[in-house]
Order: sequence, then structure tokens, then C-alpha cells
Amino acid sequence: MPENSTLLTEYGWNATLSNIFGALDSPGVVAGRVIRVDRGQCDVAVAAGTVRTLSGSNSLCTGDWVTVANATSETETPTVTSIFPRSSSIVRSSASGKSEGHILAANVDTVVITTAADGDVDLGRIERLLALTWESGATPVVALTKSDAAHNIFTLLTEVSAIAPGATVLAVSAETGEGMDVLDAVLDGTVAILGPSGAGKSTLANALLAGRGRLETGSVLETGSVLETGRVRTGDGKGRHTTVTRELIPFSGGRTLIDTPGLRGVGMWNAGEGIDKTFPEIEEFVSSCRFSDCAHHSEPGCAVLGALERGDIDERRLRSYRKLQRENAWNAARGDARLQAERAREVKALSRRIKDHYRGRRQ
Ligand SMILES: Nc1nc2c(ncn2[C@@H]2O[C@H](COP(=O)(O)OP(=O)(O)O)[C@@H](O)[C@H]2O)c(=O)[nH]1
Ligand SMILES: [Mg+2]
Ligand SMILES: [Zn+2]
Repeated sequence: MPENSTLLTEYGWNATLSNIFGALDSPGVVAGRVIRVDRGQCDVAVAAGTVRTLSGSNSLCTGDWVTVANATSETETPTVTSIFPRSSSIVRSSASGKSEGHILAANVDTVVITTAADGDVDLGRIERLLALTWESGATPVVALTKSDAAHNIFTLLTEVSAIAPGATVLAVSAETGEGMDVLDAVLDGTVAILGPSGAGKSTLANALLAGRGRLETGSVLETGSVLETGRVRTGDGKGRHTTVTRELIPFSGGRTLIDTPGLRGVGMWNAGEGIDKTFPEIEEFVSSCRFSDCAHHSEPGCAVLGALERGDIDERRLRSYRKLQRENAWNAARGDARLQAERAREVKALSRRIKDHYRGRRQ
């Protein structure tokens, strides 16, 4: 019974999931969590261990809770037969330029948005990732990494806190351990680490996985880290694209962690609410604009521009807001019809697979 599985509990199995599984009422399948997706195959943690399955659907992603048929069969290939409803999903516009949303991870509770504090901090990128996170349903935590190498970490903390209303902003150093105990304390459930390549994501993940607020210098890397960091492979201090998979790994307190490869371009996808939540001081005025489709650019009766003139809104913030809004509208316009058609196809393929499976059992 998955309810009693220690392994599934490590991956976050709980009473709610157990209820969903019960309601699915599909005999012969077991519950599991997708821990890695790799070219049409995926690794799923089930009560008995980790099995490699056929994915059964293109829309499966790391973090999904699923049902698996033939999980422990000696002769049949384990197959994912259904996906549990997602409590959250991190979606960005597709990197391939196709008109579709691409799901980075599902059922994520906390997103750690990382930015290296030792270089120039890109506020626009933090806002972008905040919008993506708020939209996903997860809670953002902004981590200014490599605080040991920062010039003025306090100024930076103030600056970033000002553009991240509602989010916790922390300075951390995986090197010295500074702030790691606080970070560890605010992380809840399934944690995904986002940010550009070289931000120190994998190093941070390794420190968290090592299960300590303080990282004794060098020890994680010396004892063999779970995730490869820039230091291990490149040695050039830049840590380029060394994380190639997104794998879900359990860590202390029944939580799980997903390290991600550096994201070059994270486009907005259906992120209207997330953008509003990222810019509450702008959103506050939008409903007072004369035109309901006001772009807050030069329209008469624009309440946002009025607020800008009075100094109630920061100009850089407004530019950033408009940019994300435009991009979001553009992606929505070109992708809607096609996305719907693709979803319909996937659902059909999955139900066919389930039917085939049970037909096979009856024979
Ligand atoms: N000074 C300092 N360097 C760090 C820290 N964390 C990571 N780095 C370095 O930053 C580089 C990139 O780290 P990595 O974890 O691979 O980044 P990722 O691409 O975001 O996964 C490596 O050379 C790390 O040694 C830190 O807390 N302090
Ligand atoms: Mg990495
Ligand atoms: Zn307006």
C-alpha cells in the first residue's frame, strides 16, 4: 500500500494524495512520483523503489504524481496510466520557439529564485521569475547567493526587497554557511531552484541536501556531491550548463528538491495574474484607467501614468511590468488555439493507453 510506503513519504506522499489515489479507483496500478523525465522515458519513485517507465504522455514532468501499471512486473514495461491533478506547475513559454507553454516542474511548493550577489544584479530577471512563480501557485523565496563575495550585501538586500513585495529575500553563502539556516527554515514541501547558469544553484542544492544549515567548507564536494556543480566540471569558475537533468531528490524534513539547469530566456506564458502579483503597486491603479485595454503608455485617462507622474510608481518598475505584459499577451495570442489542440491530442493518447492496458489484462 502506498499509504504505508516510507519511500513515497520521502517524496511527499500525504493524506490528500492518498484520497486522490483512492478516488481514481484503478485496480492494478500503484501511485508514484516522477523524479526525472528524459526523452520519452521517465523515472518514477513507487513504494517498491524507482522504476523506469514509458512516459505515456508528453505532458508528464518532474514532480508529477502518477499511477503506474506493471510497476513491479518482470515481463511488462512499467507504464504511467494517469496524472494526478497538479497543485501547481511552473510554466514558461517554450524555448523551442513553438507556440506552447513548457512545464518545468509540477507540484512545487517553494521556488528559490537565485541571483549571484557578487556581480551585477538583474532586477528585471528577478521580476520575471517572481511572475512565473506567483503564477505557478508556488511561494517564491529570493536568494542572493555567494554573499561572501558581495561588495555590499546590505544595499543589495534593500534594493531587491523593494522589487519583491510579498516574497522573502535572503542573502546566502553556500561557501561560509551564512544565511543557510534561515533559507532551510523557509523552504517547504517540494522546492525548485531557478536562476541563471552560474548563480550557484547546484552548490546551494548540495548544501541543502547535505542537511545542514551550515556547510563545512569543501566537505560536500569532497564526499561526492549529488548534483554536479560548476566547480566540479569546468574549473573556470563560471559553472556553465553543468546541470542537464531536473531530478527530484528527497531531503530533510520530508521535503524534495529540484535543481534546474540555467534558464536562458524564461518567457511569460499565461502569467497575467503572476505579473499582477509581482507589481501590486502598479496593479492597484490599473482598474482606474479610462480604457479597459489600456497599455499604460500614452493613453488619455491612464491612472498608471498619473501615478508615475506623482512619483507613486517607479519608472523602471513600470517598464518592466509593461514588457512582461506585452510578452504575455503576444504568447497568448499566437498559442491559444494550437495549445488547446495539443492538449486534446494528449488526453486522447493517454486514455487510449489506459484502455489498451485494461484490455490486455482481461485477455
Ligand atoms: N564565493 C562563492 N562561490 C560560490 C558559492 N556558491 C557557488 N559558488 C561558485 O559559483 C560557481 C557556479 O556554481 P554552480 O552551483 O555550478 O551554479 P549553477 O550553474 O547555478 O548550478 C562555481 O564555481 C561555484 O564554486 C558561494 O556561496 N560563494
Ligand atoms: Mg547547476
Ligand atoms: Zn493605463
